[in-house]
Amino acid sequence: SSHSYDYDMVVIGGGSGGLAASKESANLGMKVAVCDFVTPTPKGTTWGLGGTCVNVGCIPKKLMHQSAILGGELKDSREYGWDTPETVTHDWGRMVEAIQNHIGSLNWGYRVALREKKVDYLNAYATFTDPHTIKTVDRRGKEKIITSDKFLVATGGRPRYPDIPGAKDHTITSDDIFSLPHAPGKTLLVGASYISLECAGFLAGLGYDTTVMVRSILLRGFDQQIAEKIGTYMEQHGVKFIRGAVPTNIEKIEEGTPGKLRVTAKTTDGEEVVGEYNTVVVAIGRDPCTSGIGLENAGVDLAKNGKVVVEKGEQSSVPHIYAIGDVMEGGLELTPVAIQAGRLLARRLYRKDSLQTDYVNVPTTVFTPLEYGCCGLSEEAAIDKYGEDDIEVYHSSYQPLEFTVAHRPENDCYAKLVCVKSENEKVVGFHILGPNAGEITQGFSIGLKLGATKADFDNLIGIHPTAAEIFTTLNITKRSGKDVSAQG
Ligand code: FAD
Ligand code: NA7
Repeated sequence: SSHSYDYDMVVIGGGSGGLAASKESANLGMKVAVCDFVTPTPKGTTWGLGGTCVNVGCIPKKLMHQSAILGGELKDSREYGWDTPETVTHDWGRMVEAIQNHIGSLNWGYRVALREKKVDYLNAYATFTDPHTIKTVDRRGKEKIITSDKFLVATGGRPRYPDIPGAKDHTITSDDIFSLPHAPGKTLLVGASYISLECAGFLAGLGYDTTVMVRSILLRGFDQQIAEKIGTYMEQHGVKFIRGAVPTNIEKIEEGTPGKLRVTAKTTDGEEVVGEYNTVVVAIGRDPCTSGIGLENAGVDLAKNGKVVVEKGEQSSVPHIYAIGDVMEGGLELTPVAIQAGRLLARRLYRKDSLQTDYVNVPTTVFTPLEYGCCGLSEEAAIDKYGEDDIEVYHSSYQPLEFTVAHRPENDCYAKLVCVKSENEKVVGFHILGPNAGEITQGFSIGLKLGATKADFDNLIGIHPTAAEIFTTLNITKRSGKDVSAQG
């Protein structure tokens, strides 16, 4: 295209969404630049190209979850004939090094991919100065002015700190934990988001004394019956919960690594709770990275929560400025969603495709010690939408075969389908709590997308012996009140 701008497309943010969009736009012949700059955390932690998922999100958390899972399987292994020692030890530093090495190779791979696709990579912080111009500032303070026909804001989000004394000085967040050079020791996690519970799960699994401080409910937005089951399981596996409390003050009472912190908290009945921990991780939500980047100079409308308001097609209030991923209002904060949105946006802009990103029935998994996979509506959201009388819930506890010989408890794992009676029992909610839930949920989610009914699930032939086959034999409704304990 002929124009007077430096680029056809400048992408701000080299994370999941931004990289996908920049590579696809370049594939389609556009002149593209991507700016990615990581502002260090209050502790000074920083990282390479690739954004949240690769550096301080999905990837390191799944690997730490795996490290914890292996500890459990080492115990099982004795029941399976292995002479695994009764006491095995875990080396935090070695795990962090191995995981960070993997991340380093991913960072490198992204740089190479951008170079191969002829996308200009600017390791610099971008700020809008007018609707077609940004200023970039690199680590050494070097400035550059860049103009572009179109912009994509894909700046993601960062952890929020509570507004209490000591928070920024003494606590860490998910931005620090995955590269923490020393073992965390006795740890308090504040918040009951999936990020908090996942971190608590792997820390407890690795052998650390772990406490979660919950303000109200677990996993707001997720199916609450399953959220409670996750909490119960974690409690039975060593995670302590302080319910109905928020921290009010955090002070350092012992220097050193990790040192010691005193946390004062207040419960909803006004009581004061004091505890001492080596590490405090706050995971109370994330703020979109939309402040201080000059969006007001470009005239882009933001929602009250700071996210970019978009119309259909991820278009902001300024037609040539788009937003995807975690900064987009009304989206889902998930890596594959950001990637899909970036790729499809580029194809609509530069290949005249019409396919829009579908934000409905997106499957996801919470990687707590027992994993929770879901797709579609929670039971409460389904009841809200269709009314209690029109919802039939089929459910069962189950025990994966692998748990039997290992003598693990029988009724921890759970499966349920939420169906709409008036629509031929169409399945609108799929839920599974158990090992490998993500692997199971991914496949079934296409069934939900295609409108599968309960009869379709009943008619499906299982794969034996698997956990997933439970979905082909669900015959107890929740309404019946019948016992759903696993029957061997
Ligand atoms: P990001 O990946 O956050 O990328 C934004 C980039 O822009 C960053 O590199 C940032 O430094 C940069 N940037 C910001 N402002 C500027 C600026 N002005 N100039 C230049 N660069 C800038 N999702 C899943 O699907 N599965 C999971 O299991 C999962 N686990 C997670 C675990 C944790 C602990 C966290 C925190 C998140 C997890 N997520 C998970 C969510 C997932 O990481 C995000 O949804 C995804 O990374 C969003 O991608 P994005 O492109 O919107 O932004
Ligand atoms: P969420 O989902 O926004 O959850 C934040 C959690 O932190 C939640 O449990 C909150 O409790 C809790 N919270 C919030 N503020 C405080 C304070 N001040 N003190 C103590 N606890 C607090 O978190 P994420 O950002 O991790 O997840 C983002 C999205 O990713 C999420 O929406 C999912 O769709 C995927 P509350 O329930 O409000 O009482």
